[in-house]
Amino acid sequence: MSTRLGSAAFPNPVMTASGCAAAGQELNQFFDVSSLGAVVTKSIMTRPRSGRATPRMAETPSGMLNSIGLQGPGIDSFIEHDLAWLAAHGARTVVSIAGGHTDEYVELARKLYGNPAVAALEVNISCPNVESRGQVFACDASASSRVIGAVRRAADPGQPVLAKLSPDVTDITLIARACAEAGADGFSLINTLLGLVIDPDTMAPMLGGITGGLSGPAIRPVAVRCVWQVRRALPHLPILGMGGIRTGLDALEFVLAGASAVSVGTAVFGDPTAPVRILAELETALAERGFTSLADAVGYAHLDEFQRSARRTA
Ligand code: RRO
Repeated sequence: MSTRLGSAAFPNPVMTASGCAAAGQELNQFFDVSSLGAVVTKSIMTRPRSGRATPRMAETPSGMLNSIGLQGPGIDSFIEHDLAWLAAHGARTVVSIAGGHTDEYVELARKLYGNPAVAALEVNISCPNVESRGQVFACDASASSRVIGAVRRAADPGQPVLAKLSPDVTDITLIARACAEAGADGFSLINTLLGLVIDPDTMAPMLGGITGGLSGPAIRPVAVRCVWQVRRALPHLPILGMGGIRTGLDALEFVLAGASAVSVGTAVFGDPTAPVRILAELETALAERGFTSLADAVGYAHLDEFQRSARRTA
């Protein structure tokens, strides 16, 4: 079940999804977070931030909408408390970073430089809950390239840079290619889709921030499609896949589409033990299908008949 995202190695492919498990402390009440492939932390910014107006969450059919707005303690407190806690508990950590300008991403990468607790950086260029759509770098190839290139140059060479992309674009492979040319070591796919819910009683938007990010099983086919397309376009770059994973078979779908690892997000709100259950279910599902290693299943759905038979024992 071991896997890699660029130069970073993980004992298994199941991780938390950024924003759904903070920095792992709360989940650790339910299971040992060091048993996961990694904890992917809530996107952190240079300074503390209180986030958007409440209400910030709304249930939707087979999913939910969030409008948190990058609430967080800021990088210094994060390193001192959260990252230190994760390291002390033996959890591998993928640190998600977010900024309003390229300089802020660079500052974050520099602060994390050389920190042995950081397995990889997830560069969140796709947060939907920002003041202006112009700030969603991942909706524009040159803006994505600028941020990813600057982070890759500033970051510790030993820390792989994963570009987190938005599905809310006409062609995700154009953005992915721009990131790859700028030095991305892999991708985190996908962030939430921009949505809106109106309460029929108040006849006003449910969320304080009006729009929000849609997650959960409702977006899974969109996420699998994005993983598939990016894998086709850039088969040499690893993908951390996410979007509505609730079971081991859901995780398998992402792996077959080309993900080397998966993040479990919205499912933990209903079942905090979901990541460990999904890991066990994925292991069983792979064995039942004749795979002797996870790596043999990564991208399997893209293979032709001849290539397929070489990958399985059964
Ligand atoms: O904080 C948020 O509101 C948020 C972020 Br940073 C993100 O990347 N995706 C999302 O759905 N919400």
